[in-house]
Amino acid sequence: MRHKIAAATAATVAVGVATMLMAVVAPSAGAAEIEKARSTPGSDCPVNAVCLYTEKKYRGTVLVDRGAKGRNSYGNANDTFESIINRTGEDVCFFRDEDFQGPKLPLHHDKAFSDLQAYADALSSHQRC
Ligand SMILES: [Ca+2]
Repeated sequence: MRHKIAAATAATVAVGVATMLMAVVAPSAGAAEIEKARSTPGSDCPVNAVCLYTEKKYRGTVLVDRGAKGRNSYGNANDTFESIINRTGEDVCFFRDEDFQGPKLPLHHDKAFSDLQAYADALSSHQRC
C-alpha cells in the first residue's frame, strides 16, 4: 500500500515538472514570433495609421500617427524621417514645413516611400489630401 502511494506521488511530481517545462517553453516561442515580426521592416505599422521612420526602408525609430487630422508638427522629430508608410486608406500629403506649409509630397493610400530622397530629414507635418 505504501508503495502505491509513493508511486502515485512520484507520477504527480513528474506531471508537475512537465507542466512547468511547458509553461517555460511556451512564452519563449511567442517571443520568438514577435521578434520575427519586428524583423520585417514596416510590419510594425498598424492599419489606419501613418508611420514615419528615422531610417530608410522603414527602420530606425518609428512615429505612428493614427489621428484623422494628421500632425501639424513632429516636434523634436521634425526633419528626422527617411521613409514613410501610409496605411490610412486615404491619400496623405507630407510637408517640408510645420502647419502644412512648404513643398508638398503626396503619398497615395496604402503606399510607401522606402527612401524619401529629396524629402529625407526634411518632413515636418502631414494631413489628408
Ligand atoms: Ca522641415
